[in-house]
Parts: sequence; structure tokens; C-alpha cells
Amino acid sequence: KTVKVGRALLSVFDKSGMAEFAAGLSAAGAELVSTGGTHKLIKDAGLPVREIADLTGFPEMMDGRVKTLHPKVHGGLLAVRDKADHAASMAEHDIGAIDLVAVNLYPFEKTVASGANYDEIIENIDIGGPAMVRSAAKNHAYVTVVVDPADYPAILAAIAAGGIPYEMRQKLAAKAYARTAAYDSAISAWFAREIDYPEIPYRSFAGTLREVMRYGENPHQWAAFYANGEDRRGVATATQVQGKTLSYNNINDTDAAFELVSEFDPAEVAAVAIIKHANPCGVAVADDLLTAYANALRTDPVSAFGGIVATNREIDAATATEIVKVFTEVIVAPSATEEAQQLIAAKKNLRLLLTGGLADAKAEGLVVKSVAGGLLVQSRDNRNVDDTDIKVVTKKAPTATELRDLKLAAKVAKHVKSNAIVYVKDGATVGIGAGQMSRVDSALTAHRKSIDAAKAAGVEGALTAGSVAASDAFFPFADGLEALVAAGATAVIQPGGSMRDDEVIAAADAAGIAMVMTGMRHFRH
Ligand code: 93A
Repeated sequence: KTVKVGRALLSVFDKSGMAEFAAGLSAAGAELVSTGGTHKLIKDAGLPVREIADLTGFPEMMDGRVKTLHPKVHGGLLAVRDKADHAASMAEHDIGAIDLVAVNLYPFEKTVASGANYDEIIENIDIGGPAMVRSAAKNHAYVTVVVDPADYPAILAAIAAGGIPYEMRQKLAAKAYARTAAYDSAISAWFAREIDYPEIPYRSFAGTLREVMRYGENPHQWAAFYANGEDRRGVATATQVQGKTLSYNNINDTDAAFELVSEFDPAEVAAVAIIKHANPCGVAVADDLLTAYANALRTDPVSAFGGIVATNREIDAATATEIVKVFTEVIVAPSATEEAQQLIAAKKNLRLLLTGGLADAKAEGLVVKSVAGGLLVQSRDNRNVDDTDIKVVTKKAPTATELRDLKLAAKVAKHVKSNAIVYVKDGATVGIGAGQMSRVDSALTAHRKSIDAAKAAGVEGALTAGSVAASDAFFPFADGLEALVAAGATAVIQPGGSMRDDEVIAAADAAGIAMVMTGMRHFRH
């Protein structure tokens, strides 16, 4: 499976390292064929080398636009050596095999960066180079493709050691396609800027265009929705049964809602999440969906207005009846009964998205975020604490009911923007503090809102009284913990790991509450 190089085709714009590489190939017995400038360099180095025109029987023409675009080149690169009909075609048309291609492309990106004019930039779109690179890379079973001079020494070393191994040719092929992909992306991006057509560059890396939206996060922003081919249930793969077209913000919020309910196994429990601006404003689990919805809604009925509702089980008529009473933008669920769909259909604008199942919460995947001049990429936060990770750190241990609620609070906190504080009581959130710059403020905001929610529910005091609370990250000082205690929390779950963990544990003991640490942080920004 190793390959010896009988013939090498060398055609490089960046000629660094080429004289040495050509000398090494030549010394190993390879016949060298080359294009204009590269040919001159190799010849001047005193090495035997053929001109490409000699191989093709055609002159380089049209200012070099057509020099290697010829069946004698591409046939020599693409032929499957041990296929009889390919071999017959080679013999019939006098096509000789080419075993190695070293190409680097016209400097399109540099030409753009230099401020060159339109015609100069167009002339620097390499056609023959990428064509050879792609042919050679496709036929890596036989052919070695080199697009980076930094790889020359390793290739010469492999040849000296008996031939270029298959694994090395595969890696070089992958690198080659990465180069031609980036090259074409650069061309497309330049074009789009030049002609003011911004949605085009995104097609090349973001996947398949689903739709161009009326606008983005705000009416003056352009926006589009792409499918990335990932086989994941959710807003990108769901069927929209009814309602208006989804907006940019709807899609973002619907995703947050569905990812949250996908954390809960429908065989164990019914779960409902109500989302506003990508943060939950109510989450509950129960034996049935109707109860879960009612309890989720109680957390913050004011914010639920205009929200997104997600469920982890099929929507039944009873739940649909309650959902449509509140102005809701989107409902997303694995499925909905006929009757439920009819009830929802009464609200013409309300979107109903059916996903056919839940998303795999444990699946790997990428999260991409743009920053000025770049992209940040990370793996999804696909983990939750195991029971074995949960360590009681206070004198008091949580009761079984508290522990169940603590685990729910921690799961919800994972889906709340940091700093996140989530109060839970009896399987439902009773206060959610999101996105504050201080953890104390998140604790206080959630408490204050729970006083309003208590009023709306006709309950004395705050809903957080007698609740448990989760924090997405450790408490840097005791004050955050003390705010939870003041809100009425009787047990707390948090990752721990602060320099002042001792002070925080002491404050919990002083207040007589239970606290557990998980060792797992869930920042979300
Ligand atoms: O103008 S091209 O797109 N047409 C071609 O047929 C062709 N073949 C090789 N450019 C072509 N090349 C490019 O020429 C190579 O990709 C390389 O960048 C350059 C090497 O030219 P020279 O050897 O004349 O310096």
C-alpha cells in the first residue's frame, strides 16, 4: 500500500522549498513534469524536468489560464491503476500515471488583501491548481498530493524509507480538500462583499440554507436559518404544523426550550418549559403534562406572556386548552394528539412544531459563537451530575424530597444564562434569576419575582419560602448563599471550588440548611 513516485507533477506559486523537494524526488528516480515558472526554477537548479506542454502536447495558453487542464494530466491523476478499463484508456490515449502532485495556488487571499483591482483579483482565481489538487486527493489510493511546502521533508523521508504510506496520503488528501474549500470560501466571501450580497458567504460553511428571514434579532439586521446536516431533533429538523413563519428570535428561543425539556425522560416524568429570551421563566415536572404546565406557568405568569412552550411528551387536549389561554408564540413538542392540534388550530398565528421525539441530551455536538474576526467553537454541555458526584458538605443532609428538587434545580440552572440561580419546590421552579453580573443579584431578582408570582397565585409571602436552590457556579463569597437563605431556601446545590468554600459552608451551617456540592459547573453565556 505504500507508493513509489514514478512521475511527479510540480506546479507551485509559492516556490519556497521547491528546489530541494524536486532534487529529492529526482534523486529517488522520479520523472519531474512542471509548469512555466516552476519548470524554470527546477531547470535552473540543474535537474532533469519536462515541460507540461511536452506531456499534454498542447501549449500553455491564454495567459496561463489553460496549462494543466488536460486529460493527460487529469487522466494520469484519476486513473484507477488496477482497473482493466482504466488501464486500457490510459494505453489507448497514451496517458501516463502521475503519482505525486505538488501544487500551491495563486495567492487569491493576498491579492484581495493588497487592495488589487477587480480584474487582478479575478486573474488570481486559480482553476487548474485546485482541479489537480482535487483529482489527486480523490485518487489518494494511488496518488500523493502536497499543498503545503512544510510537508516536503516528511514526504522525502517517507520515499527514502520505501514509499509513501496510505495513512500519510489520506492525511495529505484531507489537508488538500481543506485548502481548496478555504480557497473557494475566500473567493465567495470576496464576491459577496464586492457585490453587497451578504447571505452568500454563510452558505459555504454553515450548511444548507433553510430560509432567509425577514430580519434578525432586530429589524435592521439581516438573518438566515441554515441546517447543518446534524441528525438532531429540534427546531431545525421539526415539522411546523401551523402558524406564522418563525422569526430569528423564535428559533433561538424554541431551541433553548426544546433542549431543556429533552433533559427529562418522558417515560419517567412529564416536563414543561416556558422560555422567554432564551431563558426559562418556568419549568416543572409532574406525573402528567397538564400539572407540569400549570406549575411551570405559576413561576412567572407575567413573563410567560409571549413565551415559547416546550413539552417532553405528546401534547394532549387538556394541556392544549390551558396553553392557548395564554398568549404564546410557539409550542414545540415531540407530538400532539388530533384533538390538541384542533384546539391549537383555533389560534391561527400560534406556531406548532412537532419534532417526532426528543433530542439526545447526552449527544456530542458543537456550539459555535462568533467574535470579532473569528469563531469560538466548543463541544456541547452534554453532562449532568451523577448521584455519586453529589457530596453533602453541611452538618445537615438534604431530605429525599429536597434532593429530588435539588437535582431538578441543577438541571434547569444548566439552561439559564449565567449567573443562574434557580429555586425549586415540589418539582417546579418557583424563582429563576438569570443573566445578572452578580450571583447575589440573580438570587435577589428571583426572590423578588417570586413575591409577585405568589400574589398572582393568591399565596402569602414568596413562592421561594421552603424551596431548594441551585447555583450554576460556586459562590465566591458567603453573601450569595445568605441571599438564598433569606429567600427561604432550605437546601442548596452548587459545584463548589471557591477559595472561600469554607466560609460558604459555615454560613450554610449557621443558617441550619443543607448544602451539596457537585464539582460540575454549568456556565451559559
Ligand atoms: O490559470 S490556471 O488556473 N490554469 C491552469 O491550467 C493551471 N495549472 C496550474 N492556473 C494553473 N496552475 C497554477 O499555476 C498552479 O496552481 C500554481 O499556483 C501556478 C504555478 O505556475 P508556474 O509554475 O508557471 O509558476
